[in-house]
Amino acid sequence: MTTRVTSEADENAPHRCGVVALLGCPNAGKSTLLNHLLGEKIAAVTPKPQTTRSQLMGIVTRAGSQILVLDTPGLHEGSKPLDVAMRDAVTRATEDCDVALLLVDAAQGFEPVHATWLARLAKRGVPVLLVATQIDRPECARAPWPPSGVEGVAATLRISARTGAGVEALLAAIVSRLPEGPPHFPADQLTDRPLRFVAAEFVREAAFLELSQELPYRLAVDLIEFDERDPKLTRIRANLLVERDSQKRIAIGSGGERVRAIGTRARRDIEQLLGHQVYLELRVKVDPAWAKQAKRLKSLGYR
Ligand SMILES: Nc1nc2c(ncn2[C@@H]2O[C@H](COP(=O)(O)OP(=O)(O)OP(=O)(O)O)[C@@H](O)[C@H]2O)c(=O)[nH]1
Ligand SMILES: [Mg+2]
Repeated sequence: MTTRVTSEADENAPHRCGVVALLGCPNAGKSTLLNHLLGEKIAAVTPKPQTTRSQLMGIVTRAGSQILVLDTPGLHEGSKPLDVAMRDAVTRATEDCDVALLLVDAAQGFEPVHATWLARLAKRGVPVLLVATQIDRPECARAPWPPSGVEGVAATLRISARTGAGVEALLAAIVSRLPEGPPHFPADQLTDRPLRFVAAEFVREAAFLELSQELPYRLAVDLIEFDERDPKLTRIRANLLVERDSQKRIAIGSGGERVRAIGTRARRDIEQLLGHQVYLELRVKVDPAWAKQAKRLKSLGYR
């Protein structure tokens, strides 16, 4: 079906709507690009690899198009249940998408893992846009692009999600490859996930940023309560799950300073998203099995 919307850009063009998967190695800048496209933060972003653990759809509505952008976990190996769940999320995104963006940190270059996913997508007939990210960084700007010897991509582009350079050209390249069709979601909807999921992600992001080195990979956030009955104050209770007592001590910090810092940072982000005050009660709990059981991963939103 073709629908038409009034658009200053091109009012005779058919409306387009479809799914775009963001794929790439950890830290390529997928979640940062999603937030930039939305003009609003819904995805957790940190300098630590493997920040994103599950699929998250951002709904980018513009005059004449609606792009359903799937953020995915970084492409990585690993055989633990969480690794498998993360890879499944990537696979599902590639099965559901009309267009795929393969995001590459040009300073690191085009790697075998990119070639593998490119071949998989080509087999399914999905157009792939090969996108160099973070070109505001001098080492990325200097790196040769496009990489030589790469075949089967629909287009190559260069962007910075931090400065916005190249993003309009990227949007045009995406939209022209989407199927014609009406919007699937209301124009003001940001994501298909409930706000409580996004809130839990912001708590995890805050923990990633406040805790050093290994600990972030050992923790998860279990949202116990998300009470929106008062339109001016959302009450949230969440548990920060770690696997061992020693990790719990680190996450709490001396006199509770670490967990308080995590809570303060997360609360600010959640308040920004909701547009009103938030009361956040955060506790650190030991749950040795959170990353080991499929059922538990599902209850935490990772499957
Ligand atoms: N300078 C610069 N930094 C960026 C840009 N995009 C992302 N970053 C930084 O790169 C780091 C990783 O960004 P993310 O968006 O979390 O990367 P990701 O691909 O989602 O990573 P995973 O979720 O771990 O797979 C963060 O510190 C970002 O601030 C960019 O365009 N320019
Ligand atoms: Mg991410």
